Amino acid sequence: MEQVVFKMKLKSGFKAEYKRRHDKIWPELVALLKESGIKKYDIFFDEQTDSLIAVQYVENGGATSLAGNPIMTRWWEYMADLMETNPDKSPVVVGLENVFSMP
Ligand code: RM4
Repeated sequence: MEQVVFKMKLKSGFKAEYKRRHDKIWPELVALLKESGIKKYDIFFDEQTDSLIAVQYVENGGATSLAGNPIMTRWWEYMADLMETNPDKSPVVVGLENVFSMP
């Protein structure tokens, strides 16, 4: 299993709404994420920077890109008022590099 870690950015003041929407994440989106190879997916919030730190465990070399998938597109549009996004409404994603793993 491979670990994938990246950050996204929340617009200031929207933590509660971001959490509320994720508490009611669409079942069809969860199914899609799982089908794409993601076995575990957690998102943490950094109050100091409004960063969202996503940690995924993916199987078979990584999750396939979901850009262009209609469910993903709808979710990204739904979330776009809360997050820093690209012109296509996907969240701006910055990959984080692993610099230590306990031997
Ligand atoms: C996020 C963002 C991500 C998505 C998760 C479930 O806030 O839209 O792209 O993977 O929701």
